[in-house]
Amino acid sequence: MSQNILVNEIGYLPMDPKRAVYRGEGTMEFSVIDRKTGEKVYEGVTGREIICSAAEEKNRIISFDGVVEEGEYIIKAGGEESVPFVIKEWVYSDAMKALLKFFYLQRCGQKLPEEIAGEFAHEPCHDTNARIYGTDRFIDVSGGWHDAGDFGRYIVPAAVTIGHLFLAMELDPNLIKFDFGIPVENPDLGQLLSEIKYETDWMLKMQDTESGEVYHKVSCTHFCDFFMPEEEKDELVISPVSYAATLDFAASLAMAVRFFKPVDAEYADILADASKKAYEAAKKMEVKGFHNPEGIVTGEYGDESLEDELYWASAELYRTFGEEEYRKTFEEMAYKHISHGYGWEDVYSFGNVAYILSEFPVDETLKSIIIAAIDAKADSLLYLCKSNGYNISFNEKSFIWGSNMYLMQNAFHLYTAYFFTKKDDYLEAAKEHTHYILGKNPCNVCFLTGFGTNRVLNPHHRPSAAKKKPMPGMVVGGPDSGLHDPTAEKYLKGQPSAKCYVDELLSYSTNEITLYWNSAMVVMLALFVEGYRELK
Ligand code: G3I
Ligand code: 9MR
Ligand code: ZN
Repeated sequence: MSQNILVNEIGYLPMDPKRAVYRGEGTMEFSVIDRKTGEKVYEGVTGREIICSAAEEKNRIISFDGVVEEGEYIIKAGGEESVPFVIKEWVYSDAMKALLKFFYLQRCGQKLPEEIAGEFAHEPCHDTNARIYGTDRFIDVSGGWHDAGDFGRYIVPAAVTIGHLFLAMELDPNLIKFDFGIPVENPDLGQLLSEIKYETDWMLKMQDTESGEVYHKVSCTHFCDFFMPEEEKDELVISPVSYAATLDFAASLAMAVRFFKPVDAEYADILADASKKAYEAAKKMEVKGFHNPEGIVTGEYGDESLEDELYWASAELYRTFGEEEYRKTFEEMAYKHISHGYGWEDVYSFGNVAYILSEFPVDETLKSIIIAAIDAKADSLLYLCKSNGYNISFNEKSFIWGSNMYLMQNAFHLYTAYFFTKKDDYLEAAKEHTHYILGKNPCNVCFLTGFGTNRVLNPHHRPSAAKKKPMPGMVVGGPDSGLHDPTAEKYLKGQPSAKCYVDELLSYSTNEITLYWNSAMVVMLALFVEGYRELK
């Protein structure tokens, strides 16, 4: 199989632009072959040379938009053959199912039966009461999803994860009805909202009922070995409350209210109270980043710039509840500074979108200013895409821990700009980022486990390691040129930044998985529905 023809290893939609990358010297002819009949269905010539400094390679684009018939194909060029890929309507359906089922498989505190979870079935885990750090008080904070390859449960990334899932549902309302093979207690909710409720139920338990402040996380004091979750028996400790957790909680639950209201009004009221209470509590809290308290060494999700959390919460609470106070706080901040971000540490974009789409009255001038800022951001990303052989908005400095997530965030920025400006180039560019994740990348890997030909086999994920089989439907972090773990250091020293990825269990800085990388990919696939069809 070719190392030099890089394609989306799942495939393409019939009417979408279709691009692959050829890396190497010289212009050449290429052909697209129907795998069933062996017939050549398309031929062309590779595009102009583009130097990719991040990967230290020369690229040429292979464009084959003309292939619109459903089928399985390969591309031939320079005496090499690509991996097979499919062209068909809603070609990403199985990927979407696996991405969403993953959340069910990350469930904590509950037995996962074999009929649904297959080999990732497990007994109830982490279901003992947890100690509130520094006290002798123990409370029930069971439930929710394990954050990543570890079994911690952290509010900040949880809020962003459900935020992404709500964005995806907003883009594609049919997702509410999507069947990805999990049981539901209340059929009115459908599978996706039921799954989200599993997380929001847990989040509610993480709020201190008296003060309204929200605990930052619950985990053991240390990361455990590579076994199934029920085998982690150390004491659970609830780390102190944090400003970021309290506001992210307020923001994401305000979003949740809008989605639950039509199907479970009683639950929506509970979420609304919790959200408002958290927002009130945050006003009295010290504006300070979270740091692991002594003795706790699990994920920190520390963030020193905390204006965006207030920005997001104010916009989201305004959109949901319409109270003037939220609007005023948001507008004052937005008039000073407009920024962007859909990640765990930068959440400005959620705020921008909530404000613009609010059905309550907004300042029309500010709204135009925000849209102009989104347009400008997308324009700068588009510029990067055009000078990159993979058509992604990255340069050699972009490959940091979780680079796949930052790449997907850029796609969201492009998409958001498309949504408000209807400039087709933005939508097209956003979609190229999905092709990158699914195989059209310098690493020649499909970064979604269980899919593609060049698969991720050793993700940093404890249940996968325990079962000696990668759980399907997980997006790994991707190249990180910081070489933040000893395994990355060992295998990747001297590699160009775009290739600093290694499919090794111990490389947590390049090959771990997380909730918010999966939820981001859910949004990426939802983008393909734009102007298209219903999910099948
Ligand atoms: O923000 C800076 C940026 O300004 C700078 O240019 C760049 C250069 O390296 O670094 C950026 O910071 C990085 C940051 O991620 C960006 O998000 C840090 O170096 C990097 O250490 C940090 O990594 C985070 C990692 O935890 C370590 O704290 C990841 O984002 C975050 O996803 C990851 O989360 C872990 C949890 O703690 C535990 N559970 C697993 C999860 C995934 O690995
Ligand atoms: O498994 C842990 C992973 O979830 C974290 O993202 C990562 C960084 O905090 O740490 C991993 O745990 C490693 C620990 O940091 C160092 N000792 C080896 C652990 C497993 O690789
Ligand atoms: Zn658990």
